[in-house]
Amino acid sequence: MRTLGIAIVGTGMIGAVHHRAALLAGARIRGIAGSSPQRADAVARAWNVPRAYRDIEEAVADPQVQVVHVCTPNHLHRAMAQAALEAGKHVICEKPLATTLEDARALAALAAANGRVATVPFVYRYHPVVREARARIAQGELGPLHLIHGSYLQDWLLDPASNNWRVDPALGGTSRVFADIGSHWCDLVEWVSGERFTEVSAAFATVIAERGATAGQSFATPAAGGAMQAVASEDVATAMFRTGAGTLASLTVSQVSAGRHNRLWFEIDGARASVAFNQEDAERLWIGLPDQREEIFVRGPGAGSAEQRRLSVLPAGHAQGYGQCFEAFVADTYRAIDGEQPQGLPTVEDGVRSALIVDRVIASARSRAWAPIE
Ligand code: SOE
Repeated sequence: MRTLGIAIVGTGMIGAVHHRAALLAGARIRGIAGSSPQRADAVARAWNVPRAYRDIEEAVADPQVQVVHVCTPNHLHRAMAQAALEAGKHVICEKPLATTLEDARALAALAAANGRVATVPFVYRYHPVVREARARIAQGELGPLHLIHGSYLQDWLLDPASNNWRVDPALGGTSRVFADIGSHWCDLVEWVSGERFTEVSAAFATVIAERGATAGQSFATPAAGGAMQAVASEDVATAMFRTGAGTLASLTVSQVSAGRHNRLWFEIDGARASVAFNQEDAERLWIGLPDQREEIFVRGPGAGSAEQRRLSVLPAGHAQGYGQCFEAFVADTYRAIDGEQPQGLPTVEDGVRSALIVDRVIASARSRAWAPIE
């Protein structure tokens, strides 16, 4: 595989995750852009990256760059990814691909027209046991599906003193908790189950009316002091879905559930068996069977589906997690740029699908009625 030149735009927590994954995948980091030239400069020195770009224009004009990683707050995704695609670069754009369906569609159309690879990090697809669940469902081991249910719960916004750009709809988008993490759950269960949601009934609630001054990073200790600000995005959401096959699904999402740090959990129940996955215990897949039987499938390279084994880069018992998911996703994106077709790589088309679901979820929450997902 040729060595790809990379530019990373955005230097927060997720920019650092992209940086590590890009290095491990054998890319050369040509430069980074940040929220200001000073910030780019400081991080370029800390990461030992040769260039600190003044802005996105300078980054996409660099002839040594073939791939741009967009790791900025959500409201900038469209403009940044568009600039990169128009300059002929491949793009990895953080989710949500854009804050409106229209913008997400425009980016996907541009990537297709320019023949560029464009991917969106729905990285929970890269947990090996998630691949195992998908393979078992595809092989018919569960039989026809009866029910899909689950939740995605966090607690990093539980403290009213905590705040973040995601809370502000002008920066994060109209929906917060659903677009930020409900989107991961929907992408994951549609991909694992092989069924697609065709309608939704959703409700949102803001349970913390005012928050402290906006702090920079997610999952950071809240900043002390500062005036309280009114909150205009939802802290919790519930949604019911129906799939094209008629299967019912239910989802609960929250960023204010004490003790739940990043607990994405789903269960898919079929006529012959059930499977359940918990992102905070990602080394194991629970398999429920009739007649008081249950099994645990343990992640590892020695057993299970081909994709489960491919993504098990460490022996069983040597815990893999979020970091390895990201590394595998970035490596697969680079393989796609090289002409391969890695299985389950989430692309801009999946980003558009997600934007459509979020759009319909918002419509349903506003109208208090079922909304079609056309
Ligand atoms: C914050 O809620 C966040 O970092 C999300 O933005 C990510 O997509 C999720 O993977 C973890 O939590």
